[in-house]
Amino acid sequence: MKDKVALITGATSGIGRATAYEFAKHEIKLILCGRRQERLDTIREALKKQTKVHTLNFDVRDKDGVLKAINDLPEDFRGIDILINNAGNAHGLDPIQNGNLDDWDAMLDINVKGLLYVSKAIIPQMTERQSGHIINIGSSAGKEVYPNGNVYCASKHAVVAVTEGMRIDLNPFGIKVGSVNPGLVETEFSQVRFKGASIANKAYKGYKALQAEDVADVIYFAVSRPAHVNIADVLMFCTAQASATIVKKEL
Ligand code: NDP
Ligand code: 8X3
Repeated sequence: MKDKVALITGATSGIGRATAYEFAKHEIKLILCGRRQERLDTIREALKKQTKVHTLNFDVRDKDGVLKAINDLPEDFRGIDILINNAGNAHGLDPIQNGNLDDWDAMLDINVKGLLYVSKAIIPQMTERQSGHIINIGSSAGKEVYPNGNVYCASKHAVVAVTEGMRIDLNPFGIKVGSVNPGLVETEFSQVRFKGASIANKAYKGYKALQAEDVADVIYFAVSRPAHVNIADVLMFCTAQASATIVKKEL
């Protein structure tokens, strides 16, 4: 894996950041993306002894910004071997009849269209080279709809569908495409979903949720398989979780 180049979106926090740390252990060169530049700088400082790190600051909703940032990469980072489409969040947890239009826009624009814009910027170089590996971070919410999950679940079902479509269309080019779909992971996710409200602090109480590092382990496992092996679709839960709505809690 040494000297392969990986681009990770949403690298400033949670699963994306843990993946950056995991990849750095294996000397994978990193392009780390996010909107919070100070966090990107901190992570680059922390990892620069292990591997080369380049940061890109863009909002995945900004189509032109995404294309420009990736087209303008320095020579050392131009050939991207691995794309981890991870940037995303849930915004709100309301029944459909009370849904907030801005939340709906955010989830569809970031989780679905943002993933497509980043992929569009990178896939042509992969088809040209006839190699590459794309991992889309979906969710158990892309497999199972739960009460009040409506539009977030729709966005993650779309990620699963886009992943399958990519795998089919990119098959002639020898490009690997897969998705990793976790259940509850203890990150900043709930703070974003509940806009910092105190209910966010309860999301991971009374049980041991997946940690970002657990998901990063699986992502690294997927990218480090031999050339003939593609991990197409992973659904992972913490032990306490059996489905979207069944979580064994000790309260
Ligand atoms: P975090 O909130 O910890 O991280 C989200 C990341 O996405 C941040 O780095 C953030 O960076 C980035 N991001 C959000 N919006 C944008 C945007 N508009 N443009 C660019 N970057 C953006 O959450 P997680 O690590 O948990 O989430 C990562 C992925 O995993 C998401 O796709 C999420 O849906 C998925 N997931 C999470 C689960 C969970 O329970 N936590 C379970 C299953 C899937 P910045 O704000 O700096 O731009
Ligand atoms: C995040 C997990 O259960 O909040 O995708 O949808 S859940």
